[in-house]
Amino acid sequence: MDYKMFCYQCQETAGGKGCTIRGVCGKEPTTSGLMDLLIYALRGIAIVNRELRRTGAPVREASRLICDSLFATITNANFDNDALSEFIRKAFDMKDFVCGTAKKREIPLPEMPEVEFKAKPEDWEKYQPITSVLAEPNADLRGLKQLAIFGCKGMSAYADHARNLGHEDEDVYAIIENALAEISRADISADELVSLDLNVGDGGVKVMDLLDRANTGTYGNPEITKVEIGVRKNPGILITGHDLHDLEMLLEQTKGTGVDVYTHSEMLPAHYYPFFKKYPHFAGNYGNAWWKQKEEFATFNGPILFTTNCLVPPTKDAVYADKVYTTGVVGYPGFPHIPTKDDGTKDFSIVIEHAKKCQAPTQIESGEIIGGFAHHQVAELADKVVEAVKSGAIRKFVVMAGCDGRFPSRKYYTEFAEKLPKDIVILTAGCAKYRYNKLPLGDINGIPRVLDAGQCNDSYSLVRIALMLAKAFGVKSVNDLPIAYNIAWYEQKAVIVLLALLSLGVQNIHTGPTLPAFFTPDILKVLQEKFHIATITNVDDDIKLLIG
Ligand code: SF4
Ligand code: SF3
Repeated sequence: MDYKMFCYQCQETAGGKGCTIRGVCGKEPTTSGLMDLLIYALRGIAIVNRELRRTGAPVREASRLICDSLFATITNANFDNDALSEFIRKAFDMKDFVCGTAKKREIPLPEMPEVEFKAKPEDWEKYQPITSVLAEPNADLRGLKQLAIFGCKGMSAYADHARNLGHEDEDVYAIIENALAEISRADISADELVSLDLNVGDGGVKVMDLLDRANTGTYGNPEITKVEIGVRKNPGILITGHDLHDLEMLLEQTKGTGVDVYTHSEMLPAHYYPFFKKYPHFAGNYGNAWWKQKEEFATFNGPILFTTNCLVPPTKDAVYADKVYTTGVVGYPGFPHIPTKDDGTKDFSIVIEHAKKCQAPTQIESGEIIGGFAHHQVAELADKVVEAVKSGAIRKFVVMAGCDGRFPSRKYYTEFAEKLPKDIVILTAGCAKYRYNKLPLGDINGIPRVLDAGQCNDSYSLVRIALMLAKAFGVKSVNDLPIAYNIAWYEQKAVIVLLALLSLGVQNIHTGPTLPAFFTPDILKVLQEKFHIATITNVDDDIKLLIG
């Protein structure tokens, strides 16, 4: 390969084309190569497990390993080569196991030379010609294949959260494995790949529904909640990422210890669930989106627990570098990792003891932010919302869900929210909200102009809200509603949200701040023809275009 590495899975990819020397995110070539090898091994497992599934008995542990491993390769989740090597070893052992199972059951396997060798993590460079993203020489086929993989990564993340709460769906596993197996077919065509990508989108709808049921079944329906953004006097632990089960365990273990728990970035919506309100030491939200962690972790003063992405590698002078802990699929060299015990629990005592020795957080903001507008809560407000639309008090909704990121061009989203006419309501989910959730945008007849449904995975709530409005207004399709889509993306969970929306037939989605590098001109042409996808231009023109 001409490059040291090749990765173009996120919005911040180098030059809008691909990271080839070192990731803009901090990912080293070795880490990238290990991830390629891991995904290659997972494709082998998927090919075999798909055959086992056809005869009615897939290996459940294989499906779980595929999900965990894909999740570990998501942007800003795992930078630890030892941890990735362990994933690879497990994957090749699992490949042997499923092949052995197929042999015992006399199930014929398709030709697949790629699962015939036993790769070792340290040999990743040797395998690069066949494991690299660039192993597919045709840019269009490559982009469509990678779109399926990136969608599966997002799906795996959500499947992992649901599983942590005891919820699994064989259909989700089947869609992921089918996608990984299909992209390995030498004769797959571009048309077949487009259908495959939409099938991954179907899986996105299923997995977000699964996770919604897991979250609300365990923690209750999110409700309108004001969340404190100031600080208290006790030392605290800052929990970030998306995993609510980890938060539950941390809150239980910190009870009565004199240590408060604060959320950061995508953990903010935990405050909206009734279950977590019973913990008096669940103190509030500290800071903003993931990319501000360098400044905000420094002033937090206490330990930080990463349950999922987005982890930003600390700079050498980072004063908080000795206070970061990881768990789940997250990893970073030198950061202690809290393992999952056999019974599924975790022991956070090392983090709690660390917190006790720290100062209380330094206040960086004060006041409250409001959220909790997931589908159940909005359904309770439906009459009010429908009335406001019918009376003309609300002219339109704009879905501004998705991710935040470092690019200065993302100021666009702040400006877009500020300049929106006062009769427009923003529907949001994901960390994209931090670009405008603290602006004084006011309300319409008591309905806030920013309705935050929750984390990126709660984008499903926005779909449910759209379907509810379609019913209330008696329109056939969500495309006939007064809803515009201006979605910000960064990593692969946003990719699965986008594919899910496309699989539901949602049209006219604008995405930015830049289009994915894996959308070649030909792929974009297909998406424009089928779905009228577009990117952002400038605030004034886009408001004219989207709002009218
Ligand atoms: Fe580059 Fe994004 Fe890949 Fe990191 S995740 S290496 S920034 S494309
Ligand atoms: Fe954010 Fe990483 Fe995507 Fe969950 S935390 S939305 S970027």
